[in-house]
Amino acid sequence: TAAVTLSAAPDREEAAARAEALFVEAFGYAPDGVWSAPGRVNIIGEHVDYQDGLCLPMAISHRCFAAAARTPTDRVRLRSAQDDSVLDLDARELTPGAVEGWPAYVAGVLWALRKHISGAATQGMDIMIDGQVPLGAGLSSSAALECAAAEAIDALLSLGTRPLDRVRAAITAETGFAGASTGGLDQSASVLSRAGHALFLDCRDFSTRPVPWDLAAQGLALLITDTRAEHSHVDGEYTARRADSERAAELLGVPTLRDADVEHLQDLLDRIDDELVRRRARHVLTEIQRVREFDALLASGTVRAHVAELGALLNASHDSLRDDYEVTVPALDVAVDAARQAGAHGARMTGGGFGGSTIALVEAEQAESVAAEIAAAFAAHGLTAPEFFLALPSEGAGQDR
Ligand code: GAF
Repeated sequence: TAAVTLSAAPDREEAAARAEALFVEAFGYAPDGVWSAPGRVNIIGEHVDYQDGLCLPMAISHRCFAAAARTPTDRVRLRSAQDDSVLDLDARELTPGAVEGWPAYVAGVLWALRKHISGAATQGMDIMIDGQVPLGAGLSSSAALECAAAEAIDALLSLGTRPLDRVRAAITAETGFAGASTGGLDQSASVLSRAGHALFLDCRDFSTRPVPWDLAAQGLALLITDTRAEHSHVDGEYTARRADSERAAELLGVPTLRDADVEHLQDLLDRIDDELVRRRARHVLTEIQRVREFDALLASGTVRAHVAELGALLNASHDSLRDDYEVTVPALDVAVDAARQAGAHGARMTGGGFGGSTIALVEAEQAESVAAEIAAAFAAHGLTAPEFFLALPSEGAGQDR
């Protein structure tokens, strides 16, 4: 098998300096500061956030940077290093649906902050975005953009919001302004993660707890494979799964599937006549259970001490997403199967599915050989060559300069 590259994220300090330089180039003066927010992988707890479930994401080292300055105007001017379009809008007139593409995520945060905080965001500002989270890879480049914008705007306007307010503003931006009905996992991970830790997240109230996840010290690694598979009908399918899970909760007579009593899982499932809805419910109910088990294992010892059981839970999560929730595509299954065959302790898709990335828990010294096996499997299946990254648990959103 051919050698592969495990790409590293750009150095954070250098990237922040670059964002500042890009701002100066675009606007002709120095910004007030630079803020950034990371992308994420979800270790386990997939497609449960919108059912008040439990998740265990971590921030990755790829970040989105926002260099920004307050201006004595009422215009919001947006630029991006990734895109030539220039957006210049009236800070007082933000309406959902009026802004399209990536600027909607920034404008949406302004809009959401203004909804929640009177007087916020009618002020003018200039913002330069440099998004270093791979786009379309299922690593939450849009949440990173929203959360970097929220940090910048909070600081520029001295809003004094709490981290959870910024999480909520980013969620509102996405669901209420940009029009994607996602569940909050990504924004929570981007704002609230701590370096060296995974984030135990209870989506019922967005309460969190850092969980030690220092794989490198234990000779382990989390290999990310960006399958680069085309996302097809992503939004429609995502919304359909959400609707299926809501239907399941309705049939069980509970507000959300989190409220169902899983002690008698089979009895519960037997009460759902519709075979499809029953499988959807089984995924959500068992996935929440797997997060509890995963978390309990980490509470009782290191990753190394429980590596086989943790790996088995990752595998079970993927299989449930593939068979019961049906959100995988061939490229995700090929990456997961190849990783398992190459000796990974466990592997699964991460994020919303229908394309995007997988993660594999591997011995650090085998990360490259597992990646090479995945690349070979992709070639054998005639799939576009994947990209590989190592997921280092990173710090959530904050100020850089
Ligand atoms: C996407 C969504 F944005 C999240 O809210 C979550 O539902 C995830 O898919 C699946 O766990 O990333």
